[in-house]
Amino acid sequence: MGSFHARTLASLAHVEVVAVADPDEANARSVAEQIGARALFDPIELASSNELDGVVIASPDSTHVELTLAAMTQGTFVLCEKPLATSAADAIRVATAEVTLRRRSVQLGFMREYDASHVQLLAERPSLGAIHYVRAVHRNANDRPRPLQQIVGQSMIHDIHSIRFLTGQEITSVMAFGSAADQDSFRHVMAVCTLSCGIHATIEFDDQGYAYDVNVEMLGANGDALTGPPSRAIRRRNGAVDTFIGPDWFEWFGPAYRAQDQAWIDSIRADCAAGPSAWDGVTSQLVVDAIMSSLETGLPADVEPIERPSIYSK
Ligand code: ISE
Repeated sequence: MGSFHARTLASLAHVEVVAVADPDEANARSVAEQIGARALFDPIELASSNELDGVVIASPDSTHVELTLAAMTQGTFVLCEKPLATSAADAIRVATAEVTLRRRSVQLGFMREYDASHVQLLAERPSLGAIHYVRAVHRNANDRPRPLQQIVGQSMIHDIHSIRFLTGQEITSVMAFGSAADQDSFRHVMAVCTLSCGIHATIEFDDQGYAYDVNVEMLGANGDALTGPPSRAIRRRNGAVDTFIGPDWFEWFGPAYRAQDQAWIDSIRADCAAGPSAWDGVTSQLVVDAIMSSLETGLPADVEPIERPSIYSK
């Protein structure tokens, strides 16, 4: 993700990518060379610099909080890949730092907010009337099963955020079911979520699917609307019709990532953080924790209620 963001940013107007940092020195050098930037090998050194307008954090999840806090302390704008943290308590540290500094400086990488199909679905919502149900489907084409924490914390967290931003509601409780692939890994997870207005949403996630695939459907009193794949050529051959959907999110959401990075640059130029916030990181992480707890106990789990600080007022 780091090299993808570096290349994307280097191609945008008004951006000079001055440095990239990666403890993998060969990778740092290779990406830096491609875009004419300096190669550094210590990410915290880059994040702590007081000479940057912005820094993108696309390192392993467990390093997000320390790197984000280091950059914020210097007054640097941050685009942090999701998840903000690996626990709600750690995500709250970042939100608390923003509240203390009385300034939002973090945008979180929930890039589906910039996907044309999701934007259109959000615009359609009023015409659907009262929403009865939301269905989120998400499939990865991994060849190996992953641990549950990664499935829920890295993948389903996108669907959690989609349900929140598309409905404008919070998830208040969950009941989750998982199918194990082996002793340590899962293949399929299903979560039934109750929203603050009382309706239900489901997240159905498969980690070893036929391709990368993401869809959200909203059923309302007046109709139904769903996101589609980004526009793709339809192939007709050998007596069959198919639409190429691709093996991963770079194919599917490439334009959305680019739009997200552009919006982040625009927000830096306007000196005002925008887009998904650290608070979205906190609330989504609380839902991740509830799903994990429900999977562990086999019982429904309430999402811990938390008061929204005023700098994150809607
Ligand atoms: C991955 O980390 C992403 O961020 C993708 O957007 C997501 O769809 C995928 O499931 C994750 O593993």
